[in-house]
Amino acid sequence: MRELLDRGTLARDVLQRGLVAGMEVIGRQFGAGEAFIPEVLLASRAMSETMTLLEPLLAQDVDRVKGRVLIGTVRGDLHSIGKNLVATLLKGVGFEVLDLGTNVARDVFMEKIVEFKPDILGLSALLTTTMTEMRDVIAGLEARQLRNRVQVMVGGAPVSAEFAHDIGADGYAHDAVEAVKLAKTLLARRSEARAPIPAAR
Ligand code: B1M
Repeated sequence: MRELLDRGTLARDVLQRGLVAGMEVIGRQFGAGEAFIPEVLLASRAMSETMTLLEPLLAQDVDRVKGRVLIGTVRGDLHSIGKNLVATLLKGVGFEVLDLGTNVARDVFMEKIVEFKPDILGLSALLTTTMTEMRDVIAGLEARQLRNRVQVMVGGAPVSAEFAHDIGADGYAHDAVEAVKLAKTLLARRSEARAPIPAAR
């Protein structure tokens, strides 16, 4: 990775075409029974380690925004890499990000919304068995009358735009780059909703 950066390859390309592409290979091998959890863990640790080098370079976006994002992987799910990438790129464009980590219970999301007052809540899930937890988090927001306080965006390999719509999320992003675009759009939408109504003449 250092060699690529020294040769002038863009950090974003190193991430997408090197690290993320590599994780896809190990994922396919794992799915086909050709690689096992120790290999997957090795790959994911290597990726997390290299991210510490890439983060400052990814954070050089000039078009900085002001907004807060609370993010976490839902309960029952320990996958962190994709969610971490989304958090890194959001920080890179100026968002203040509170990352609750993985296996986050819905009550913890609720408590932190009250404390941190985010503009956006980001939910990540990598398992078909945990993606349904996203629906329960949104239902929890409604039950506690917190739904209109945040825009909810969801993502993760098994999640789709259709699923996001069905569970009442405000948006879905396929990858971390799309997640940044979506977060900017949701923030703008929120600011418009909060803008004072012009006085009648
Ligand atoms: Co797991 N795992 N895993 N795993 N693992 C998958 C997801 C799986 C598809 C592998 C397979 O079978 N081919 C499969 C799920 C099958 C299914 O549900 N249908 C699976 C399984 C079965 C499991 C276990 C059940 C295995 C077992 O124990 N028998 C177990 C579950 C543990 C649990 O969570 N309770 C498990 C465990 C693990 C490890 C711990 C070994 C490790 C995670 C380590 C870690 O994250 N710290 C792991 C890994 C690494 C994977 C694969 C190989 C790679 C995931 C990854 O990091 N991808 C994965 C196979 C695959 O996806 N190809 C697999 C790279 C990352 C950059 O992409 O996470 O998709 P991704 O994130 C993307 C987008 O999805 C999106 O942007 C990201 C960046 O571009 N995105 C968002 C993600 N979150 C977003 C949020 C947003 C917006 C976009 O807004 C808020």
